[in-house]
Amino acid sequence: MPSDFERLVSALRRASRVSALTGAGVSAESGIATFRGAGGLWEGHRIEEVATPEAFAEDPERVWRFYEMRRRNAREARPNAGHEALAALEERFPGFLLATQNVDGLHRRAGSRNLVELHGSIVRRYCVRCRRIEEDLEPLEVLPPVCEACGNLMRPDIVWFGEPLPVEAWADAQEAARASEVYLVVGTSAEVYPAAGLALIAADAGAEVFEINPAATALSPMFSGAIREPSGEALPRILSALPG
Ligand code: BJW
Ligand code: ZN
Repeated sequence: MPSDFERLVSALRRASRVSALTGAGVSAESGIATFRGAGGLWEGHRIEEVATPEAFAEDPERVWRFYEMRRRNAREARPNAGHEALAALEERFPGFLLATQNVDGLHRRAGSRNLVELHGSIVRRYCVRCRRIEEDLEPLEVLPPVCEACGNLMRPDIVWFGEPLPVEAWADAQEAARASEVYLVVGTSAEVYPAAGLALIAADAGAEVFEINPAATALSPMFSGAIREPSGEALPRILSALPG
């Protein structure tokens, strides 16, 4: 019996259309905390106090303090071998689309370009009134930051609970999932929708879906196989098993 690793590599050798969905686990080896489970961000913070539009309306400074901590973590982190292997897969498979739930900007820094950020980016913020965008990871001098143009509040460009995903990013991600022969689901608990639904869209459309995650998830039984290793180890190993 071939191992799941061998089955994944041979599926990738046959495939021309490959895409991936990533989550917080991909950045764990860069020192960025995941959300759920022991030591996760949601252990120390109540979701409804920091990651909902209602929380921001009630206390923007509290929400911004949380995001200043996250921005500092992202600033100090470096992409790891998993991010780099995903960027290399884009070179290898034309049309490879990386749909990430991560907001830390590490995929872009690792060189991924055919990338959609389903939950926004911690690198950007926008004015709630005139929608002017600012983009940086520098420490903010005043919390909450206000718009230089109109004086209204700036908010993080993050998709909070109860908010819709960016329309174009979501459309592109669905299209790539539907078109895939092999779909990789990497470092996500697959608990947050609609993003997790991409894995099901790919499976329904006939893709071989492989999960790369040290732990099983609620969607594991739906997949063709799983590599139960940290993505920073599994992805480079997969890449080096491909020809060329
Ligand atoms: C490793 C590893 C290693 C560890 N290598 N792997 C009830 C209440 C409120 C909302 C809802 C509700 N019921 C349904 C909803 C909808 C909600 C939802 O899905 N909730 C579920 C929890 C049930 N969804 C939404 O609200 C979404 N919007 C929406 O539905 O809009 C509808 C709408 C339409 C039209 C108009 C209006 C509305 C939006 C969801 C946005 C979520 N955003 C967040 C927070 C952003 C805040 C921030 O970042 O500051 O995004 S939630 C949080 O979870 C974050 C993540 O992107 C997301 C996914 O988490 P992820 O990446 O899977 O991380 P973890 O920690 O869960 O898992 C890590 C995994 O890595 C684990 O499996 C580890 O094993 C693994 N791992 N080390 C590889 N080295
Ligand atoms: Zn403004």
